[in-house]
Amino acid sequence: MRKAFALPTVAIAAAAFPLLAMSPASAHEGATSYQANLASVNSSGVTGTGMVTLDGNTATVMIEANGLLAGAPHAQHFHIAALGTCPSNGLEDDADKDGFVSVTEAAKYYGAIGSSLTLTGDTSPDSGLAVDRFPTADGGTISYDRTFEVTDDVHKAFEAGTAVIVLHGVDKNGSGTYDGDIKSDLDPSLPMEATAPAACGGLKTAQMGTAPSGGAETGAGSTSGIENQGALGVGALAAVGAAAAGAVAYRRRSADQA
Ligand SMILES: [Cu+2]
Repeated sequence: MRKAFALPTVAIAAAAFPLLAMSPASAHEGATSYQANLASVNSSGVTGTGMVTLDGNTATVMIEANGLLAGAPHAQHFHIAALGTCPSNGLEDDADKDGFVSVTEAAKYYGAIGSSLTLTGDTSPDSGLAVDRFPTADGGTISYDRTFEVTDDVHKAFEAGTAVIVLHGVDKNGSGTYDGDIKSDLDPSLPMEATAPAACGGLKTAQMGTAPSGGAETGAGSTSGIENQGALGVGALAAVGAAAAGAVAYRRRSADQA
């Protein structure tokens, strides 16, 4: 009689929480998921979320961000091997008082480029300013989704808690494009606006079954409810990211043909 009751119970649980089976933690034994809350730098007003699943050195990266300079490309990277933190949103870290927190001034927090989060092709630091292969913020929004191989030093930075997502490009003077007299500290042929950090977030291990920071107070009362919320978030982000990546690829093909 006990077994007769047990089977329906399992069936009901599976029906109630179907998304649990799709969470990254259970999709690949040994894969680890990381999450970053992206906060503004240089008073950009940019906010967003980054999710990274590392399975060995295979990284699946999803970024959703809003408030970026619309219609402009935005370089984006994993920065590694410093403090794993970000500069503040104000000008406290503007050491040379040029009105920007530059990449050079921010590096003490988030380190050097470990991976370039391009749409196609090379993802090494060599592609750090490959502007034609970074996402363009349609309507000020970026939805990025790509799977690629990271190097051992990037993998180690994730494990050490020193991997950071940084999005670059901020229209500080509000002109609607990257311009101004201040030149980039990375490439003097570019305006500082094109390369200054716009958003930044340290990547922390996403605890499956535990709500992300701030979620515990507002989450459901039961453990199973919180787990289900987490899985839902990942699934929704993945779906949105895939659709947006397709749209970007289509626009790029259209632009090439024009
Ligand atoms: Cu960067």
